[in-house]
Amino acid sequence: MADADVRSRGDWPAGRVLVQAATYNERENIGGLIDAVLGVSPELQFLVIDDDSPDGTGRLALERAEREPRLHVLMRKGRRGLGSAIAEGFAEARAHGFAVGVNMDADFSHNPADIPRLVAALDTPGRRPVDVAIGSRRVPGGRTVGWPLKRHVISRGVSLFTRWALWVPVRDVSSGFRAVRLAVLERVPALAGGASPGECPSGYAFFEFMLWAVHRAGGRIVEVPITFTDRTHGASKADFAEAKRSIGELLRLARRTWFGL
Ligand SMILES: Nc1nc2c(ncn2[C@@H]2O[C@H](COP(=O)(O)OP(=O)(O)OP(=O)(O)O)[C@@H](O)[C@H]2O)c(=O)[nH]1
Ligand SMILES: [Mg+2]
Repeated sequence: MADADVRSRGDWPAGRVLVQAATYNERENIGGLIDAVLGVSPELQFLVIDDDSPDGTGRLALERAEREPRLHVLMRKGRRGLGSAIAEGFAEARAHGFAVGVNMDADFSHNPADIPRLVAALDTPGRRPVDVAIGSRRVPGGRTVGWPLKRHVISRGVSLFTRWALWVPVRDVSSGFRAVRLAVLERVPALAGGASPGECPSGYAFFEFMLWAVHRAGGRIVEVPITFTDRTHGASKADFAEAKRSIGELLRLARRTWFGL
């Protein structure tokens, strides 16, 4: 079958925390990212979900995975979108028995050194366990480095919309850096592969949708301050068409929030 998805070896070591990054044309970043994530702790495993990047990112990761038992690769044939890659990564983590999934971008905007802090935020002694810990630029101590004004305005607009029109009590709703207690996905069928067609956005609006769905299912969400640094290598994948699609998804969610439709 020429078009089947390609996976690295199937014998995963047992583990608790699986870090994952979706990749599309991240050739300049992927090698360093694998080193950095696996270097954070010998306890961590790393899953790369690549959409058959034309620049060979997925092939590079597959080669590394042959020599590194803590690295796993799912190379999907055809570009299926960032949100769909993240959802598939979490499903993979659950299928392999991990309790916690950590999602991050592959372009070093998210610092792998912050992973332990995000994971630790899921368990605060004496308090109700947290389901999602977001690496946030918009809580005290968090910040964004290197963004032009336009990016700040768009990102802030999306956060305000999600907070006030979708009733999600989170300041940095589009942050892709998040630790997730995977059991929460069982309470949210739309995120656990049980979505009706079109319900769970396959693109960037997945981030807002996930928080919206977890919050409505009674999940607890906290924000942990991080420094987000604009990418230095490779190009952004978020184009105008994707932005338009995401706005449509958010408006659809607003309709569901307010009118149940
Ligand atoms: N598998 C997969 N990964 C994707 C897809 N689109 C984007 N990505 C990855 O998702 C992550 C976020 O994408 P970015 O291009 O960094 O988006 P962004 O952070 O909004 O844009 P920049 O700030 O310019 O980097 C990166 O690791 C991308 O390689 C996709 O369609 N499929
Ligand atoms: Mg980026």
